[in-house]
Amino acid sequence: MRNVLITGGAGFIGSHVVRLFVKKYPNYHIINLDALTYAGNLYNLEDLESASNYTFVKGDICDEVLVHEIFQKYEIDSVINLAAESHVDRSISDPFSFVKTNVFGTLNLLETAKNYWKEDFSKKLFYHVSTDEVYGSLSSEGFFTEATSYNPKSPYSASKASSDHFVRAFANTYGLPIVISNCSNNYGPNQFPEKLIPLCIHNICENKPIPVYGNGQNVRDWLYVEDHASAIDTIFHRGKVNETYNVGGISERTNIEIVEKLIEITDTLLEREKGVSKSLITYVTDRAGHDFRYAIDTSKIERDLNWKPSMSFDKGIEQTVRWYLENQTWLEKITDGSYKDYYKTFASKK
Ligand code: NAD
Ligand code: TDX
Repeated sequence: MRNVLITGGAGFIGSHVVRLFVKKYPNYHIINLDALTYAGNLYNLEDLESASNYTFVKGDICDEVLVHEIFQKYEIDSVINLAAESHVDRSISDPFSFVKTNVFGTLNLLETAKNYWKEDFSKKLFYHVSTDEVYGSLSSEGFFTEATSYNPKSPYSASKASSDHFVRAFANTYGLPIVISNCSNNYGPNQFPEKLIPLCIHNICENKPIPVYGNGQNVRDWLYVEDHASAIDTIFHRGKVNETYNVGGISERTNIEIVEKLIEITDTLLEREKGVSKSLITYVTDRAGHDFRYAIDTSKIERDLNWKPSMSFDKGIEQTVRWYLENQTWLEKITDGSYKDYYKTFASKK
């Protein structure tokens, strides 16, 4: 029996992690703390509404009183911290909100966990979910390893790097048992359509321009979201305390390759003339400070925990396009904000 606090569980990756834990571990009580910002919505977890080992709490990880109450009420013994502001473009226009949630919010969780657990740190764990972007940008050669120096280059990655440093500082200073994973770009169902892949699928369907930043040659390493959830499960249960694990998809693609692949799959599934949507590709002004390439060396997690991605990129991307085409109402509800009304109905049912 464990009482696991998962933060950000109504978001893209968090919802897949919550579902995996609720279904796979019926003896665990999963408490999902999420502020339901624009990026989080409970439609992602509709199927879990009646699960007896699952509790949703609407609230902010920065709220000291609330987080303390949750630790006491549910006797929390582990945290998986996924709550964050996660979109690089938003961090460029509003860096303060990133510092608030990603840095202050993480610090609040750390401080509460430390104070609540300080008499006995055994069988406790603070698991912080981070990103490969903390390592900065690669040229066309080389990979990020766990030993790569931090060199964040966007306000988003600077805030995630800062939160990682606080997590390690709490391990070093107070002996808090921690683990951190740094993951590459995720894709799959339930991703908010501000990110490259769902945005492209949406725009292809709607015959709208597909904005490609700069020359489209930037490279990302793509991981199917359920593979990330399985890596989190593995690290949570078998990762060594105080260690860091890099998680990646071993699937590097340039952005323009991604866009062309999405056009090919979507046009086929919509029974359009082959390649007709290529005319939607629109090169636009580059993202400020745009990192050129991210690529992960996954040898540590493969060697020490016997984990590697199970989904091939070609299969995962086709499955993802199919999901968006079959879930148009999900997209409409989250883009028109009606998920906020759904929360009110959900809250009154509980
Ligand atoms: P997301 O933006 O889809 O979801 C974030 C969730 O956190 C939302 O449900 C939101 O409501 C919630 N949230 C935001 N601020 C909050 C606050 N102050 N208090 C409580 N809840 C709050 O993000 P995601 O893509 O699912 O990413 C989840 C985590 O994984 C983040 O920490 C991110 O840095 C990390 N990560 C993401 C990727 C990726 O490709 N998406 C890759 C590596 C790491
Ligand atoms: O419209 C677009 N056009 C475009 O060319 C968008 C939204 C993006 N891009 C480019 C920028 C990036 O090179 O596509 C690439 C992917 O962009 P995003 O989907 O915004 O992801 P990225 O900036 O790489 O960051 C993501 O991966 C790491 C997540 O948003 C982070 O939360 C995660 O930590």
